[in-house]
Formats: sequence, structure tokens, C-alpha cells
Amino acid sequence: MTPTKEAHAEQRATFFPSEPIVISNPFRILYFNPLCMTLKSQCARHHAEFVTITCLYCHPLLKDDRIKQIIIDSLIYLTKNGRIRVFAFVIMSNHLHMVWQMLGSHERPNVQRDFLKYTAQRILKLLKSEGIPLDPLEVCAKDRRYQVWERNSLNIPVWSEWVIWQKINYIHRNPVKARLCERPEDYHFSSARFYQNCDKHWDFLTHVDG
Ligand code: NI
Repeated sequence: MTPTKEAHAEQRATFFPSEPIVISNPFRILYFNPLCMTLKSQCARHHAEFVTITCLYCHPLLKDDRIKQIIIDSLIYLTKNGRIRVFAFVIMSNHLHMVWQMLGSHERPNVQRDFLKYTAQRILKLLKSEGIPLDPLEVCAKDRRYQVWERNSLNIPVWSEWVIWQKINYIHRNPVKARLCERPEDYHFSSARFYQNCDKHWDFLTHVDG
């Protein structure tokens, strides 16, 4: 799916948070978030988020596996630094999706800005070193000549376990919908095998069930 189209569909789908689970007292509706129960103290501050990040003008920059690896490296770095937890991801040719969560005192706008900035710098460096023309990434901005990512990433809060699984399944089906593979777990640059076969290849991932 084109990222814009799919982003809009996502936005519509999650405009209203999932149904609250009503427990015990019928006169009071309790918003019970099982994810928070699993994630203990951290969740008091941050809920998980579904995020879509798109290449500038939907340019298929991420087709190159070395560029995909730059993104992975950055996620590993942020995870090891205790800034984020990544529950699921997929890297497509012109966009990526994740379910992630900020940890401790780290605020999402800062972490996301660093992530985008760092990956953009490394991607541009790689393209330059290969002599690949950067013209398609040229922008009219005061502070930069080239831009890798579209400015408005789509961030959707994930409030319940039901929604988190919906997002994860959606993420894992991306390569199948794009006809890159037959089964979600056949695609290397996603967390599908981590969930399907307990594959530990992407060892920076955190399982939703803890
Ligand atoms: Ni997608």
C-alpha cells in the first residue's frame, strides 16, 4: 500500500481508542490496559505507539539492504541506551512501521528527532560515497540541502493489548501485501519471525507478552 493511503486508513482506524474492557463494577467503566500491567513502571509515563516514517516523496531509498541496516543499527543503539523498546517493525522500500515505546524520562519528540537525524546523516553519507545523485532528495530549506524523511511522521498511541496485536499483524502483513513474499515470516527486515518462530535474529526486540 502507498504509505499515505495506508497512513490515512490507520488514522481512521484508530481515531477512537479501542473498546474499554469493563471489569467487576457495572456502574463504573474501568479502562483496563493489560499492556501497562505487563510493562509495569515504565508505562506510567509512556504508552506504546504505532509509528510510520516515510521517505521523502516516497523515494524507494530503503530498497538497499545496507540502508535498512542503518535503521536497524539506530534502533539497536537506542534500545541499548535505554531510550526505547521496540515491539515490532517492518522496513519497506519507501517507508517503515514500528510499534515502540519510550522509556524512563525520554520524550518521544526528542528520541524520534535524533533517530531521524542520525539515520538521515548516515544514509546521505552512504549515498554520497557511492556517487549516487542526491538531486531527488534536494529541498528548499534553510538548514539543509537534502532531506531523507518526510517531515510529518504518523504516530498513533496504542492503548490496549488488542490494538497492539492489530498493529503488529498489520506491520507483518506489509511485505505480503506488497507481494515481496508469501508469508510474513519470509521477510527478513521485519519482526514477523520473532513472533512466529521465536527467532532471535533481531535481538533488540521486546515481546509484547514480556
Ligand atoms: Ni506500509
